[in-house]
Amino acid sequence: MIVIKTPDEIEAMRPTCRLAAQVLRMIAPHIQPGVTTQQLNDICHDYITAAGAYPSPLNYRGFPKSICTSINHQVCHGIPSERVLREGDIINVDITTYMNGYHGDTSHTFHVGKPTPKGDKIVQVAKECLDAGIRAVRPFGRLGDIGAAIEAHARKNRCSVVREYCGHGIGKSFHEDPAVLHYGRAGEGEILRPGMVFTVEPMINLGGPDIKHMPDKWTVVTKDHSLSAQFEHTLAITPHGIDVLTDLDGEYAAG
Ligand code: EYL
Ligand code: CO
Ligand code: CO
Repeated sequence: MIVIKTPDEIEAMRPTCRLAAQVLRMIAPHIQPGVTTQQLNDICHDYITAAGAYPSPLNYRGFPKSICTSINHQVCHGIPSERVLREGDIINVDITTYMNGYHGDTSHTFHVGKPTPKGDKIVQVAKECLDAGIRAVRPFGRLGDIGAAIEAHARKNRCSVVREYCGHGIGKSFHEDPAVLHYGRAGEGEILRPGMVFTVEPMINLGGPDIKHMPDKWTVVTKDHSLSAQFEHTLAITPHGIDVLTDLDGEYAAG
């Protein structure tokens, strides 16, 4: 069941979404060669709790850490550890915060030091895929419009879209209906109605789309070990357009 939020409820989601975005902005300068993903986890955890919020991933279905950190061929759900970041790595940091009764979810893929050519390409294409998906969202459009736009952009750049994980409705629960597929056909699927709030979070691979799970049971990696990158925003559908709740920079303003 898709929860339709009132304008007041969407306003009540703004602080947690803004906080999640601020965590990404705060952590960016810490992403340097020599830093461990556990250190990034601890800095984010302390920032989130100091703001009076809770890191949603912690203990969610048994997840042991406060953030997800997915490096290079890791697709998603990487667990912070003593792994040291090295020059040329790419790392997705995925932040979900719970505050004022609501969750907000956003992620960004960063370069560690100087980008490599392959890292540069997959990070750029992944960001463009998120933007293509968000630009396809229209009140009274269809859910399939989003996936179709993402898939078309990935294909044009000879990259692939991971099919096993999707965006999701979000609000009082971390994961609500609908499932937001990052592939599909325009004009198909649920009608996008004002009051729907969901994430778009395509995982884009430089090689093939197939994934596998690591023995830790959480970390997802590309089967062919090609690089994978992801960006995520939480957005609301309004009567007149969209409101990207985790957009601090006004990148999608009036879009
Ligand atoms: C925790 C729980 C298995 C996240 C998202 C953290 C991971 C693997 C069990 C989806 C599902 C984030 O929407 C998500 N990220 O944007 N599980 C998630 N976990 C976890
Ligand atoms: Co996320
Ligand atoms: Co999410």
